[in-house]
Amino acid sequence: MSQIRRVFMSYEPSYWRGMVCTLGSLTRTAQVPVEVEVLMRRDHVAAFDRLLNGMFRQARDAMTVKTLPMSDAALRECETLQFTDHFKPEICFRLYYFDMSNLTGNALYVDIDTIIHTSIDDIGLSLPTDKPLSARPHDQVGTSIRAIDPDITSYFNSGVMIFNHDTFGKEIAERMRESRTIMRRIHQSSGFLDQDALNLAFRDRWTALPTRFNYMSNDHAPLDRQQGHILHATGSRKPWMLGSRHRFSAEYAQEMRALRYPLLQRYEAGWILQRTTRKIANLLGK
Ligand SMILES: [Mn+2]
Repeated sequence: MSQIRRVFMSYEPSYWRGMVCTLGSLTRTAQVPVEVEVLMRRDHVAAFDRLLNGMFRQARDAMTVKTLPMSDAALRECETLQFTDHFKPEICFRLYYFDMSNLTGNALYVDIDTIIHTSIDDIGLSLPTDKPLSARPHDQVGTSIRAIDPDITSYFNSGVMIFNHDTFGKEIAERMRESRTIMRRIHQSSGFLDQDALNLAFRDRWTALPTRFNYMSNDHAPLDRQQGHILHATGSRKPWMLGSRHRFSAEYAQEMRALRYPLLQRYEAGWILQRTTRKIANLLGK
């Protein structure tokens, strides 16, 4: 029996290839069906179901997926925030998870730009015991969050998070709610929005997740690939972007091959055009 009962994530349509890859990789080592819950807009449920149906049978059989549509009230809360850069309201969805799921047991959150090369039993070994959350520490505390709170001394990446919900369920629900309040306060000044909010809400209440369970695009330390690991394609360039020569391109291609995903659908080409348009716009002074 795994220490982790459920895996949850948020669906954002422009990252659909990443979602397929994350789900596919998650199921490849599964001995028993993995319980997955996916937060999304209500009007994205049909498209998401089609995406699942397009997946290789073996992958589908290795998981039970439940869609969790956001309530109108929650969606309104996410949409009133002012977003800069590439942020979308979807990034807030995970902050509502514990109010929406009737979870019993512990939970793993993963971003949909991750590739999971291990079982959830293995990840479960890093379940925190004396704190509610385990996440990968950053080497440096970012300047944007220090401007919000000069006293903060450590910072985690929120792409992979393990919640000890069995022991700290009430506290987790409270701190997640607090993170939503914080987000409304900081959204105009914060560089990492929900991640900054989570860091403020869970300050001193998290433990370090081993690097191998959230190995990021810009990590320099070598990764022992003999050990179970999770690759996290941080940054705006993603492995599914055609010709992006991403550091994790080979691993992405391998997952989509294993899923027998149609070759012509594996890569997104539009980003090259968008980038060129942006460059020209910049040259012309917009
Ligand atoms: Mn990410």
